Amino acid sequence: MKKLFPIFSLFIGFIVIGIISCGGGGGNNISPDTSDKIAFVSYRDGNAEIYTISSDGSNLLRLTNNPAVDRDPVWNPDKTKIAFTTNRDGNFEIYVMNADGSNKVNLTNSPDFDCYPSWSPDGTQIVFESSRAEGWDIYVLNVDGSGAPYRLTYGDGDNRYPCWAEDWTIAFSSNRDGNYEIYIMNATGGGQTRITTSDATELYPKWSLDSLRILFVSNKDGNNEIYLMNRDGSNWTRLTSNPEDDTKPSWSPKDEAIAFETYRNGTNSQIYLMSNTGQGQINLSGNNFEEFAPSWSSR
Ligand SMILES: [Ca+2]
Ligand SMILES: [Ca+2]
Ligand SMILES: [Ca+2]
Ligand SMILES: [Ca+2]
Repeated sequence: MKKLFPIFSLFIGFIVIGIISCGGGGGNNISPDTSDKIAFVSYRDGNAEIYTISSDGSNLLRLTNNPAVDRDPVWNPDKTKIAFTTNRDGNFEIYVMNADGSNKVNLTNSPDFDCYPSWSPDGTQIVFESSRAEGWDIYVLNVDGSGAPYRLTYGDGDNRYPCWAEDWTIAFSSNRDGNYEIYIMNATGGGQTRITTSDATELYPKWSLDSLRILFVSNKDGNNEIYLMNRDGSNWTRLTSNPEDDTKPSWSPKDEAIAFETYRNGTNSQIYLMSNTGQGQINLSGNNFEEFAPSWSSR
């Protein structure tokens, strides 16, 4: 980490300049907002645990301490809680904890796999994928634990990797039409619409703050790369170009930058940051441990 810090500082400078130039007025605060944290998974302590770190590389905090797999961390809208997936109770469940790692609560308690949470815009609900019926489908639960999860997808194929937009639209991946494509639907499962048409595999949609664009991953150019498109599936822009897999993107709070998982350094995945146009790709992890699934505190 230390040897990469100067490069990282340049990158942060770039982000901060972007914030200042877009902000208008003010302009006195030229230091990064260190309340801006990235949650991620690392094997640095022997098994998959969840950590948070400031985007300038400081303030590393370990949030889980358990021999089981802890993964899929996602910040809630007001940055006070993190939802995650863990198999500490025997199979994967959706948990929520406070941002300091305290008060971990199991919200699913089902005998099947429950994974990949994404918060509703108001922070009261979580959309997730579950294998509790036939194959994978998408469900919504109430964070206060009330009621049973509500199922949003039915029918052929697997429906996975949901992401909730600020305008309440949910994007997800499905292979119902033969291979994985990106789809969108409303928050009650209505209006399910396919927005990509490709022979390749499209996964991990992530909405922009204005709900007009979607980051996603496709292997259409031979291996996994990160792309950006409009919400109607038009205008694909490729942001990575690397022979190894680049995957699981996450927007920074104001959409100026993107954190992602990449295998470009060898067998272990690392977390990289880049601008929203794919510039300045740098290693946030800076070690040889497997690190993946970044979630930048957003909104
Ligand atoms: Ca663990
Ligand atoms: Ca379960
Ligand atoms: Ca496809
Ligand atoms: Ca690649």
